Amino acid sequence: MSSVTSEHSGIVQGSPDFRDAGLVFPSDFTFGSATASYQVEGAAAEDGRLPSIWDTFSHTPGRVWNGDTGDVACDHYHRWESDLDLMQSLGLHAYRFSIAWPRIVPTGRLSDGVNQAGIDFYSRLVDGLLERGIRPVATLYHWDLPQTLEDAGGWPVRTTVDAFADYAGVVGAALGDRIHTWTTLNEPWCSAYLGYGQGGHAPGRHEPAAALAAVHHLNLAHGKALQALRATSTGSPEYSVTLNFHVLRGEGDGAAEAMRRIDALANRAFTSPMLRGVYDEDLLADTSSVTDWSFVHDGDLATINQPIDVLGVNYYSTATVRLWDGVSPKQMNDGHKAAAGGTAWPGSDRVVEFVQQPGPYTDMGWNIAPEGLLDLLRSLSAQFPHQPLMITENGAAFADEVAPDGSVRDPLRVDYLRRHLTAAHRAIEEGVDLRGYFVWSLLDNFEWGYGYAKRFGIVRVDFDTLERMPKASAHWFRRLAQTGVLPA
Ligand code: IFM
Repeated sequence: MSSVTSEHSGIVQGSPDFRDAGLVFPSDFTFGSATASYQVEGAAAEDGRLPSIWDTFSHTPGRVWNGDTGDVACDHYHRWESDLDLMQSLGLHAYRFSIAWPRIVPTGRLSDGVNQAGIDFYSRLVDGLLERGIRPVATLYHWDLPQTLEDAGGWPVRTTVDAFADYAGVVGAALGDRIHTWTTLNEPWCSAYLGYGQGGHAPGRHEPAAALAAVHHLNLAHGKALQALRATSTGSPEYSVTLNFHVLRGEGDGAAEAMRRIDALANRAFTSPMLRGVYDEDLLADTSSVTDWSFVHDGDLATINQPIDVLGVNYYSTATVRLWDGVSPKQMNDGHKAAAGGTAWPGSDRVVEFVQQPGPYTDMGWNIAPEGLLDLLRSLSAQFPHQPLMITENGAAFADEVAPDGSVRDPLRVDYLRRHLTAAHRAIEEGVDLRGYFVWSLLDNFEWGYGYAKRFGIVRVDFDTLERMPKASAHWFRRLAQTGVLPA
């Protein structure tokens, strides 16, 4: 990714605003929407579910905005049928959801038992999707690690990997006859670096060496889960993983070095083992003062390097880096609210700074840069020419305008989606093997450290009444999904 900067952004100057309409997507292109278990389900203590690290974190004062928790969230656990009807009314081809590990294996340890009520919930959900003609795309881990496993060390310890493989075998056997796409992990970058290094995400630890051990164990968990899913799924699902790529711009004399370092930590720490079966030498060198990587055992890289059918790509904005002079106040505009004392960049935290980027911005303060998505798709296609790609998340938080009749206008979100879909279409025209696009998110939901303050949904949720109201963007997306033509 370090090469993805100025020379590529030059290519997009022919259409700087990315505001095309009328573009026609391939007839088999998938249009879907995405959510995640802790962000929408609620019912946190029901039917045998035990706490995850996000229950503990959100109930710890000062961790989440306004003291918000996922106890109720969108109450999707009870409203799943009407939510599926809503998806059907929006013409969605596929629904990307995640399975809550602590609903299936509540303590994370198979020896403590599997929770049939949890399996039944997802089984009903999958059947309900199929009855409505919507393809189920299931993620095994979107950040809700059973608290019992964190108490035993969490992702920095190797036993968590085996527990994850056991859980994967259970869901593979229960649902693998009907799932369309299995995704092992969502954004392991966040789980490892924000959870164990920077501390803004659960479990909120500030341990740089533990963050790098977590990187490796998440990679290994991905490989072992693929093996377990393949061994137990009796249908013919596709297999994938979803990564949140950092699309980097550089500033100053040391721009290339700053980009190389962050690319190694953020992108290649996952793509190189998963898709090439190696950890890159520069990553090991950059982090050598933090860890000796002795947690990588013989055979691990071969286990991680399993074939996948599709690579999930999450993209929201770009990041601009430069070498820090060590004297000026350090800038850390990396898009993530840090807990004091933590770093998401082990080995490079005293070397690289993240500078403020030009706007416009979403409500998250993230810059809007559709050309970054095009750069990313081009770059991945060049690096991994035989790997089909799927945009598994893209979207934006904006404040809604609610009219007196209850209808919701969100023109900024429509504009954001149109520009990014234009970039996606451009990539397809250039020959990138892009199979689909999932908007984040179906519903306004629990936005992690920001609680319910940030609204990403194409459907508004009134968090007092839990009523759903499709926004203008949902109607716009319906036209796209139904026709395959980018609406004005
Ligand atoms: O809400 C998150 C999601 O859980 C993971 N990807 C980014 C989204 C927006 O921050």
